[in-house]
Amino acid sequence: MSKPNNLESLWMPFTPNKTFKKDPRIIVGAKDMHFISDDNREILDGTAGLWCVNAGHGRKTIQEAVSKQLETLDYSPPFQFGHPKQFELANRLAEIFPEGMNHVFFSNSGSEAVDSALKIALAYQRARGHSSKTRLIGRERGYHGVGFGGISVGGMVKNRMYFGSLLSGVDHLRHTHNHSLNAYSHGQPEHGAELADDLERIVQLHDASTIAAVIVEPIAGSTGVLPPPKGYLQRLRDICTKHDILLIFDEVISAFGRLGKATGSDYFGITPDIICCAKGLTNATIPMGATVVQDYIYESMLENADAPIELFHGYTYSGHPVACAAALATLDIYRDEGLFDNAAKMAPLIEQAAHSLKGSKHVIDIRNLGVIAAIELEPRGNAVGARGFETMKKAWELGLMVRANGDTLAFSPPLIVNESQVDEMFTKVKQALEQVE
Ligand code: PXG
Repeated sequence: MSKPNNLESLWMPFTPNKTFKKDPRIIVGAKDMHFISDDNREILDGTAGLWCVNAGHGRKTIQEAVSKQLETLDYSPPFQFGHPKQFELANRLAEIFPEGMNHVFFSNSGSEAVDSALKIALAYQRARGHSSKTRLIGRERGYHGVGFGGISVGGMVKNRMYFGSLLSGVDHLRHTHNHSLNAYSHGQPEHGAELADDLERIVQLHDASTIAAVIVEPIAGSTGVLPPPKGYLQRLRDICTKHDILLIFDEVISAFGRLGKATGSDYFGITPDIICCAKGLTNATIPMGATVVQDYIYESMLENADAPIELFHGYTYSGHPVACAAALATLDIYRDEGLFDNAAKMAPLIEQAAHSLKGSKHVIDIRNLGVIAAIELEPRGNAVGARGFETMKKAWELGLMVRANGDTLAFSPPLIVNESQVDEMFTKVKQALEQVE
């Protein structure tokens, strides 16, 4: 396999460049559940890349669909012109998204799907005559990508602190993590539904007439996997409805089977007003994001627009034909192979295997839901994140890809994962933990 001879010019995202370049981890291939490293080792993919390769790597039918699309129509402008596949894909998404959510706006990433959702929320409130509703409410520890909108409503300190004053008029709910009451919960934790009442406090402070929307991840991922406490999402939904505030679910990781259903909304039985998705939409082969809205949002925008163009927003690559071809082939795989059902079937095995690490070296908490698990390690003194990072590196040497979010190790394998691969994931991580100080 070829090796790059100079790593210097590339500025790597969310990566300690100096450390990486001294001791790089280079991936040169991937098939099904495995990556192949440049020293020709098979690495079990415990993370579906970055929570995105839900159908596993190297899927032939997606390759063929992409290649055929490139031969037929490589690109067409999305403003004022259409191509058949973007309509077809929107219809297919409407079929599997919650009832009443039949309108889809395309973008190219989760970050853009989020920014589109926030802008749609603001424009909708204005269009229906509620133009004082301009505040956006996020949540502490939330991750909504890296656009200015997303980091403003997001709640991960490092992602915000370097970038100035961000959007104005944003407030945050408290996060839902409660280690002392909920450590080692299996699935959704028992305690914390009342944390949704924090929205009432924010309404008291700002008044509902100033609040456009609340955005949360139904299950927080990037911050270290925090399943919602039982009853929390329903309570949040009820408070939003009571005060006429839009509820946006950022489902960039939870959509497309991660919890055993097409969406987290479906899994939790809570319907938001807007859903953001990306990642698994194209099995990560071609970048694509989508913002799916309730019919009343779309209809109101069309009815009340004060200009022929109802929404002054869009990207050069909105609904790119090649991304649409990849997404349609991906949705076929999910359906034909019953991958969401396989995810539901694997969830209890993942729960059991993850929680078997209770008592292992460094472990202070274990969390899980669907095809997601997290093992939280005790930080080493003041070196927060060091132990997580070293365990991730050790796991890579042992042939396992695991994600370290600070000192939390996150697992989110492709939904094609089988029982022996689940065992292998947690056996290897246990070995890695034993070798890390
Ligand atoms: N919202 C959520 C909930 C996400 O998890 C984004 C938005 C942004 O998507 P894009 O496509 O713009 O990156 C994400 C992305 C991690 C990790 O380590 C998670 C993400 C990205 C990178 C790392 O958990 N999620």
